[in-house]
Amino acid sequence: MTLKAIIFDVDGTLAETEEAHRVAFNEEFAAWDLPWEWDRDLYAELLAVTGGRERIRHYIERYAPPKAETVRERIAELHRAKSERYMKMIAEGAVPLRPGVARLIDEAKAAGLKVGVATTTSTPNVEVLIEATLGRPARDVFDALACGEEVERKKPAPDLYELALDKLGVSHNEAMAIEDSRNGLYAALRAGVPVIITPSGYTAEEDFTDALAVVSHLGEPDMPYEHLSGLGWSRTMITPSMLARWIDGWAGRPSTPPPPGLPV
Ligand code: XBP
Ligand code: MG
Repeated sequence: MTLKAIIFDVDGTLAETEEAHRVAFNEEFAAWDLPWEWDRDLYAELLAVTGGRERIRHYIERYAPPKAETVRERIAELHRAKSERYMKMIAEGAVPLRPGVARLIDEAKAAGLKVGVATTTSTPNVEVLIEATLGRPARDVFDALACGEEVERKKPAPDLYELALDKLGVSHNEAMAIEDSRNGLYAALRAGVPVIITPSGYTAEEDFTDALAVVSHLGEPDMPYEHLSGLGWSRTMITPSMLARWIDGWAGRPSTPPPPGLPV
């Protein structure tokens, strides 16, 4: 099988954005006079629910925090305001791209591959991040964006990867996914796409047994990645030619059944 596309997750993979999301949630709660504070430990737990709106709803249902009743019908409004706050932080350059991300995107395009995005966050958040970090519109950098607002079921459901494959015009065994989380890993695997994991601050302890490779980051010539498991040992950077070789070994492999207990 020939590698034709690389599909990137956004939050945690292109950049360590989750702290900016967490701060934006907390600042917006304060602006709404809600005595809610998502500390790092609580946020790590809440990240199991993908999507900001879904995460707020889950927090209300799970913890019944004070003043929840005043918000229950206004979650979309609260989340919109949080997103404005988040975009302002990102536009000001609060979060850089992770090592190797810009390099791999450039090398992939030079090698004639397509590059896409599959993310549970919404399109404007991706646009602001790419403009702030690469100085170009996301639609010039990526051949396709598949974002949270376009699907009914977010990760770990396969919908975002299926949408990305569809928009890119490639089949599942012609693409490779780069992810940072277990939810992202199974979203891609359920769509039949093999996955390279670069764990992020919030996902470092997750189980990535079913990934093709787990590396600390994508690597730069002067900043080799640390190999954590799977393929890619004794190398320094993830490159398009490595991914092209790996996809040959992947083709024909039976799809990985998701572990029990993972929501669809
Ligand atoms: C990350 C997410 C997002 C962000 C918050 O997913 O789950 O919900 O935490 O973003 P991915 P929103 O790594 O797939 O991008 O508030 O915009 O949902
Ligand atoms: Mg992620």
